[in-house]
Amino acid sequence: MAKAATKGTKKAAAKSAAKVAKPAAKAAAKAPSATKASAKPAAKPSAKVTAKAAPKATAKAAPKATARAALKAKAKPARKPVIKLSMLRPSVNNMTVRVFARAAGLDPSETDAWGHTRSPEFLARNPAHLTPMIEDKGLPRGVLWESCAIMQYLANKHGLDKFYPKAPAKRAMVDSAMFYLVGTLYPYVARATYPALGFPQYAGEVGCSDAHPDKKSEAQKAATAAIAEPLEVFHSFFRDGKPFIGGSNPSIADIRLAATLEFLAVIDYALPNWAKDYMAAIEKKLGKAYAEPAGDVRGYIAHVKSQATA
Ligand SMILES: N[C@@H](CCC(=O)N[C@@H](CS)C(=O)NCC(=O)O)C(=O)O
Repeated sequence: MAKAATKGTKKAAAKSAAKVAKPAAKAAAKAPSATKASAKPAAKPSAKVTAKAAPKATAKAAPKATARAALKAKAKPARKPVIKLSMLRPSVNNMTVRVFARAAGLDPSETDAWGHTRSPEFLARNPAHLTPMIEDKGLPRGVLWESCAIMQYLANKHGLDKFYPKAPAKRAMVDSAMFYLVGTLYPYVARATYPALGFPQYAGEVGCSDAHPDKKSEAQKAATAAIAEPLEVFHSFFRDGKPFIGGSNPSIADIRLAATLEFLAVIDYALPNWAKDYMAAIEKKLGKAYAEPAGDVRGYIAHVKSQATA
């Protein structure tokens, strides 16, 4: 969805996005993580102080309650800094970062950018008008877009080696899988699914031209047929018998791949069994961190499909 929507699709999509957004907004209102956490500073330093000071205090005055309170304070995990994320709910590029941020415990504070990506304020910060976009003071220009670059940056910054291995050879495989996805698989997925999703297609492509609908449908079919080959490469080469590209745990490349495959439901693409099992395994491993953002994409797809059959 790199281009702005045409008036018609934009209106329809905005409507459905608003529909999709509702349940998620409700869930977000229930979940204390994003909004509440963003108001508070990171708790790391004070947690350390409490952890050190607690045993002494309990040894003397020692009532059980104090000891319990001290233990509780000790057990509390240090909260990682909040990240500010501008995002679009129906998008799998955005889903990627939303899943990663949750799985990494980064407490994303999310702003829905639907309808705002071309506003003068947004363009002044991000002339590419693309989401996902994070804001971070440490960045030379204050913002960063491109889903894979965002995950790489955050993983580097917070030492999240579990998702993005430090060892150069292992890291290179994760990078290769992500570049292969963005450069080869994703364009096929976009050409195959965007017409059904109601997203604008890329300039210069048949789908974006005045060509006869038959020609457009032919192009869409060709793109759909082309998906199988790179998909198999992820299985046979990158996974190579392992549960995930990252080994026994999903890496950022796995999050990027699983999120991308979500779009294929809109055309009822017959995923091979390994891919179905793989997506289920990622969702099982990451739990709510995956299911919540995936719910927005799935909700949008369900809406689009219901419109098509109505
Ligand atoms: N390769 C980019 C693609 C980003 C992208 O295409 N973003 C779309 C949503 S899927 C967007 O924000 N479009 C809004 C616009 O162009 O105005 C990534 O992985 O982040």
